[in-house]
Amino acid sequence: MPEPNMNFRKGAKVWVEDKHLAWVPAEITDCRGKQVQVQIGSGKTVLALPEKLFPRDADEEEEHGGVDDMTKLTYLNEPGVLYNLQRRYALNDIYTYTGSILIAVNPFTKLPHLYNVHMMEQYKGAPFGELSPHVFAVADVSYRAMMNEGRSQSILVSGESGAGKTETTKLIMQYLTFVGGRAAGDDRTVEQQVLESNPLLEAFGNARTVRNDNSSRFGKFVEIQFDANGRISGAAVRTYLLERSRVVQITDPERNYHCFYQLCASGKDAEKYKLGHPSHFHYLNQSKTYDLEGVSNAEEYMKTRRAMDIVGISHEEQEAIFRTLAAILHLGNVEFSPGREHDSSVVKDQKSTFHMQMAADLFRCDVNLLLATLYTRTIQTREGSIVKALDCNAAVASRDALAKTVYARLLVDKINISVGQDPNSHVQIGVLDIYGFECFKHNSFEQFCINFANEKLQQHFNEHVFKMEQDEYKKEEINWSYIEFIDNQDVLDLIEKVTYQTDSFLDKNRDYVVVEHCNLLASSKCPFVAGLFPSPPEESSRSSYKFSSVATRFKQQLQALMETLNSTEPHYIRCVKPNSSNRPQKFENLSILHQLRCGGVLEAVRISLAGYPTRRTYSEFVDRFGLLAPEFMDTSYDEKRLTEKILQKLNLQNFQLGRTKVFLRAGQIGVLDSRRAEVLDMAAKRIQHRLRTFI
Ligand code: AOV
Ligand code: MG
Repeated sequence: MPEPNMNFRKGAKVWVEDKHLAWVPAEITDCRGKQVQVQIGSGKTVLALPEKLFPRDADEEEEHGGVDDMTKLTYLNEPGVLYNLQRRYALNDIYTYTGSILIAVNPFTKLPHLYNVHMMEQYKGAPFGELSPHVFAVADVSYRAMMNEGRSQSILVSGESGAGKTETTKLIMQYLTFVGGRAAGDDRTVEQQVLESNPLLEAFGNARTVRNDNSSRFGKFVEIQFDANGRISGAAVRTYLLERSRVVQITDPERNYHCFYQLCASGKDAEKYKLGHPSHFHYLNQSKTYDLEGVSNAEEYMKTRRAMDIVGISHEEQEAIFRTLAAILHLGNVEFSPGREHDSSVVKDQKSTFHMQMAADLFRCDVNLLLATLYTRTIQTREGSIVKALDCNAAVASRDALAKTVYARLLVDKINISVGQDPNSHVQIGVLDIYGFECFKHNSFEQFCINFANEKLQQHFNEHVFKMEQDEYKKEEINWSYIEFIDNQDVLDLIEKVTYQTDSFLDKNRDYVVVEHCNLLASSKCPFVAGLFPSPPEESSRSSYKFSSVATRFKQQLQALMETLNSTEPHYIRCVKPNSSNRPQKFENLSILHQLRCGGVLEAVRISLAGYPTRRTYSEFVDRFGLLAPEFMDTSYDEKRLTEKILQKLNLQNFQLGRTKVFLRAGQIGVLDSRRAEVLDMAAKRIQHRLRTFI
């Protein structure tokens, strides 16, 4: 029987597995041979194998609404972690620590009292762990570590879609601009620019999905740079893997990127570009969802414009950006029908001709060149180049590829790096908001890349958790060796982690940039559009398709990211989505447990269990367990020696005595607690007896 379970006796409180709720609280009513009979809350009794049970703390925590750090749980096990989160969530205590990791459960309701200036002031400079767990505390600890150690920091925010990563990231940025900001009043301060990069990136990179009305369809790493005085001096935003397919293809009830709907609702500007209701445009009307609950597209348009002003995008460029978006929408309405020659195509009708002309006008390029670009392709052969006609399907694919290429360039090149960078800054805090593991019916290439990135980040996380454990042991100068972990195959598996066979995958997932498309746009009379395609890609020898492997680029980006992260001190925030209906106060155990597992929270717990999961300062320990050895209490022993005496008296072994804390193996606290319960029970009986005789 595993160590944590060795204390099961009649009356002991335990967790027992449950199909629907994962775990339910129960109490042991009988021990029969190999099985144990337990009674669950409803009064029902069930038989269970002892190794399937976990010890549960006496109901203390239930009354007090849980503990703010999982490591304070008397029994650090999976059900304990889950129920602690649940208790806290019920009280809108959405944040909980697991050591230095912050777990944030999405409240799905506004909690303004948590995020006001008063709160930021409270957390400023407060020792970590002194106040209630909070995203501001993590931001503050990063800022102070950066200032004190002169070392760059990073905060990694992860979790599944809709778990709250982007909102958390914004709160971190809000806090950092609060502590590192200059005098208020000016709209165009660097910190204001940093903050306003968010609505801008969201307008162009976020969309409604089945899981989240404001889902980020790209990953981002925001680096906020600081000067020697700890003032914000610049910022850089790196974006990863925009979901390009969304520009041309959506299904109900999802939407295309927010900016398109904003532009359609912009009144005068929409008129200028001959736009109308989104239902008139193929790229938007494949889904019948045009509006978001509680969001006005027109107001959002104003906000995006304002953000562009603040970030420093000139009016001329703004005009060009929206004009390009309008061009994409018109382009999407160009349809083709079979041409006279075999496998050729022509623009279908008057309507399509109009949209074609509009698209060319808005791109500021020649309509005939655009036309030629869409339904022919130049192929290089040994004898020279030949022009090949494209059939209707190929022409549509070419049209869509053009739209995707332009849009992706827009986000990456223009929206991305608008806030100035500070070349003199030596330290920075990076905040990573990258979508978590995704699993859809059809797992696209992008999902594969995302999952790959997540594997890497998970590995980084596990290594970090290890190191933190090691550091704590070192600090306490306890006799501990790495061997114990190496021996633990479970834990070893976590670090080794999986390698993907990417090569065969890559073949199937080439992403083509068509040379003609680049040439077309480079010829634009609008310097902005032409600037998106600075040098026409070299002609490749065999075809006019230029192979640009998204995977190769992403791999390089990921490598650069990992290098950056490795040179910084990391901090982790794990966001948890409490239910799939995005409703407040709904806590779905099974899915949450799954997220805790995927996000490495339970791994962190397991790593901790493999060592010495319970740590108590000597005074805490003596306060609680002194009554187990009253004979030593009046002696001149110090607390450390007393602790040792108590543990020896109970025949416990393999514990470690650190500088300020005692480190206990899994299960040892259970032995101590049940002995304590017995002693208290006996004492209570004695008092009752005395009272009775006294009366
Ligand atoms: P995500 O970034 O993790 O999903 P978001 O940050 O967009 O998730 O959060 C989804 C929604 O949850 C938000 O639009 C808010 O309504 C709500 N929410 C999240 N955090 C909070 C909070 N602290 N307080 C109140 N409401 C919150 V994705 O980008 O889809 O992976 O790709
Ligand atoms: Mg997001």
